[in-house]
Amino acid sequence: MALQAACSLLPSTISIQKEGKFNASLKETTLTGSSFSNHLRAEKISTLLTIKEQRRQKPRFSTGIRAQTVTATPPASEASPEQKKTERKGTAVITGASSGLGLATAKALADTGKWHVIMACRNFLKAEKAAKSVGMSKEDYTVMHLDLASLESVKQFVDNFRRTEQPLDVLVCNAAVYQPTAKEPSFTAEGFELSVGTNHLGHFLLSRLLLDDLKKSDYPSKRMIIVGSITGNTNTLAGNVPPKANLGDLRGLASGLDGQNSSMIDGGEYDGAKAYKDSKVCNMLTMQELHRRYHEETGVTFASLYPGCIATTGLFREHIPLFRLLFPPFQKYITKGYVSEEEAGKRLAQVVSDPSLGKSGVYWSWNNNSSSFENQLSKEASDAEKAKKLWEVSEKLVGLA
Ligand code: LMG
Ligand code: NDP
Ligand code: PMR
Repeated sequence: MALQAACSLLPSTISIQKEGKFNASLKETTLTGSSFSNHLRAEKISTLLTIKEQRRQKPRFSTGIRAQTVTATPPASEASPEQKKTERKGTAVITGASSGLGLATAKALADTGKWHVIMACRNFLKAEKAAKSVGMSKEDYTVMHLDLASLESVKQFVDNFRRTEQPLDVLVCNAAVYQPTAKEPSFTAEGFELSVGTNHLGHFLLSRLLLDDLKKSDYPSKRMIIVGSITGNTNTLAGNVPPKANLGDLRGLASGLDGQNSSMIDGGEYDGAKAYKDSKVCNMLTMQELHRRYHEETGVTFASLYPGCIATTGLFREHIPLFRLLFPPFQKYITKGYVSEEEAGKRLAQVVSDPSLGKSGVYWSWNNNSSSFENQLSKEASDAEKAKKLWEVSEKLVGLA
């Protein structure tokens, strides 16, 4: 198995060049998934964009600052609605905030004192305990029940959230399951293969329903974030470790992903690791399709990211014990792609609230100095036609079309 994995590195050089997205030879390619020159280029572009973005947002933010410094002198009636907007706490819904990246992000946001976090979790007690264990104070979070493996639960969550009459300023689609050792597929309440059903379809319905709530928010920067990953991107070394993500022509998804015809999106044999990687491709395609369809109309920023390899999270709970033992040192000392949960949480919190990460349609990554840059997605993960088809098929499956 070891040899098989090591050998899998060879074809990756060909794939990287064949895809042509990344103009980098493997020699040039860093282990974190981007070439050095690409990093520099990306950083330069990102800096330029950041400056542009800040310029675009300047009136808003300078008004915000003025609100803090000047309101003491003039009469209160002179404070514009824009000024008031920046004064209230933001409300962010984070799915799967009971462990790993979601919990670390909730904590990072709560620590700023500027956010109230709705922890949307399938296990209420676990989420409560998790929030306490990282020292979040009660007024900074609310735990609400959400099981993404049930579309009924997704609808129920949306209803419950609306009943609280809180605004929705940011939605973070973070929860995921990974079943690398499963021999047979398992299924969601509505009968979809569990990884794609949870990671993609559950979030697809949630994000579509909550888009209306985001639209209504008067928060200065409204965002919807869907967590992606390097392992779904075949323009990287990590994305070339078999089994590789591949959605094919979506025939399996179109036929319902119910195990009758197939439980894989491409119609192939069940493979739990591939199903997870496929679901991440769906997440990244959905973010871009949302951007294309709704960014201009709504002003919502849509983004995805690869937060780094957080090798210690619960994501690997179903992997073999040897993997769980070796994976963290492997990522720390060999690939150098490792990040702590805390660091990864800070990265996702930046995508939630940092003014310099306000650009829509972007897949963010970080280099080894923890500076963010706009990364390139693989050919498949940036295929606009596939994104459209995925959207249409998913709409049917979740009952929106
Ligand atoms: C597979 O199992 C399943 O078989 C498959 O069905 C599917 O589910 C898949 O993607 C999911 O998982 C994976 C299982 C076996 O993985 C493991 O058990 C271990 C994985 C990674 C661990 C690598 C061990 C390397 C040793 C690390 C030791 C710690 C170092 C700390 C000390 C540092 C001191 C400075 O399958 C494998 O993947 C086995 C992997 C074994 C790989 C052996 C080669 C590893 C060396 C890495 C070479 C590549 C390095 C990168 C490029 C070179 C850069 C120098
Ligand atoms: P964890 O397993 O620690 O966290 C996953 C969260 O999702 C948990 O809170 C889990 O709940 C929740 N969850 C799972 N199924 C459901 C469901 N049906 N309904 C509601 N919530 C559910 O993993 P990570 O923190 O690592 O993963 C978070 C995100 O980061 C995922 O999107 C993953 O793909 C992504 N990612 C992770 C990387 C890594 O290296 N770890 C790298 C790149 C991306 P519970 O606590 O109840 O199990
Ligand atoms: Mg991978 C070269 C850099 C690199 C990075 C950044 C990751 C991230 N991985 C890298 C390389 C390798 N990995 C190599 C060379 C191998 C063969 C030894 C390897 C193996 C490997 C396995 C078996 N890696 C894995 C697995 C998993 O089961 C994880 C996975 O695919 O989950 C879907 C995984 C991961 N490697 C990563 C990251 C971030 C993951 C897991 C998380 C994710 O994508 O969400």
